[in-house]
Amino acid sequence: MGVLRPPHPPKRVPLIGDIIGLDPVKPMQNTARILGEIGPIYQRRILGMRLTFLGGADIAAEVNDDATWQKAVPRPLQLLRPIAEDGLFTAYNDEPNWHKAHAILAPAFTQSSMRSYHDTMAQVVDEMCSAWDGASGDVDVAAEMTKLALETIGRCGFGYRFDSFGRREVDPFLPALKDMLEYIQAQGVPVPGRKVVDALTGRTRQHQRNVDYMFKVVDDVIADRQTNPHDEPRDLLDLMLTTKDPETGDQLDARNVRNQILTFLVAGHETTASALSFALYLLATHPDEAAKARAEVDELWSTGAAVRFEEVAKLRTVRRVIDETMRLWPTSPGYFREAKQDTVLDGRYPFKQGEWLMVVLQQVHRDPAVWGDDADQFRPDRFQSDEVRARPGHGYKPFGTGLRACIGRQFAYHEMILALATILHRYDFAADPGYTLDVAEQMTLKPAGFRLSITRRAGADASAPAPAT
Ligand code: MNH
Repeated sequence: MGVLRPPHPPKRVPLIGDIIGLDPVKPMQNTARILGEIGPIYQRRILGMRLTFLGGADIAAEVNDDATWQKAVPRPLQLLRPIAEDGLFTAYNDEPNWHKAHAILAPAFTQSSMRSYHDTMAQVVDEMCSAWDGASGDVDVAAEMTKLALETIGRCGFGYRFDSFGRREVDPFLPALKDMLEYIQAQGVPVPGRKVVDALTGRTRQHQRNVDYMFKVVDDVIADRQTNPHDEPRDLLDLMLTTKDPETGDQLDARNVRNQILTFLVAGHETTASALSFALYLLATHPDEAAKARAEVDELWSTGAAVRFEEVAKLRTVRRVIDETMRLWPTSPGYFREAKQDTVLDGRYPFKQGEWLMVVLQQVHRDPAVWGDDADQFRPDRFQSDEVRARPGHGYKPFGTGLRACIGRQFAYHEMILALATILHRYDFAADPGYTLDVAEQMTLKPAGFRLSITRRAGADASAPAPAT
């Protein structure tokens, strides 16, 4: 008997393979749609290369098992390696710097460490609201959330101010980053002659300028801290520059510190910003859910007093809105896993050691076997604890899985709950009735072109600004 292969999309081209039906603009949404049609697994074979996608909760659970499978860093992630090298996100599993950096930085991301970031996070949200109050009643959601999240990780992580809300133009770091990601993503689609065209049109040079600029920002951040060190470690940068790995006694070397800072600036803002943007879209289009969340916030902050650290954990309704948002629109649309040894998936499909596949979260998160027939509906009450307990845990993985899961999860929750609660408390908002959801893909998913009209609510003060640090 021949080896059993997972189903493939229709219209296989002889010799070349499954090239029909690729979508270079919205590849993840296209892949999710095909999984919806074919089933929980399918495989594209292109010129002998095999690309496998999983979209069912049960089959994903198998590859989430760290005993048999592990994070893979295949070509799409390797494209980021020239920028982030062995930073946490792009490190190979066996690179010693992953273990070192993970051991040194994990303490900065526990729930209790969030206390030290809280005032700064609240301050940034407050600056955003002040900017909104001074402008007309219509905001570009993705752009505003991007500024918020970049400013938050910049200040909390590295004491670096992009001054996102104090000036008209965005910091040059943002367009450089966006252009860099676009360039890198384009390299992932094989187009003959691109190298030549990119060189002739100046695209390659422009990319190099972007990279140089981003490196310069990071090197300035490091130099500034080395000139003005803190007495005690206060943020990620302090930990990186001063802490010794408990196992080896080593500190992170200078090059690795730069890799980590770039990694955190990128990984720490896009996904959070996009999740917040989707949450605002879903609330604006589900006024009943917005009213429920707003009522919770109003009750807690009836006095208009400052948002305290302890109160963020009490915003259970707001948290459920965020969880349900990331279920429907996982802004990190998937993750890669590779077999640690020869193995068989789903009792029938053999995978060789090192063979990799992608878990497509948008499909796993809508698997009717876990989420029921209304899986496409926005219903935050799914995350009430009784419903959560009644469900298997493997149907929901917005932060990835296992050893290499997101280190910034608590940070992202704290930031997102605080921001969403403050916006709900301070503004009534509505979506443009003519807007239909357009989900753009630039490594992450985000709602494109979505604007929100906002009206300041009577008597709703912003969170009181934290003392300047
Ligand atoms: Mn984050 C890894 C999603 C916010 C820093 N993050 C991951 C992975 C997912 C993910 C999925 C696993 C990728 C993989 O398996 O290849 N992250 C998110 C989402 C949000 C998010 C959906 C917000 C919402 N991430 C953040 C924030 C930070 C951060 C905020 C930093 C402050 N994430 C990381 C880092 C890794 C990571 C660093 C790599 C961890 C590792 O491999 O050790």
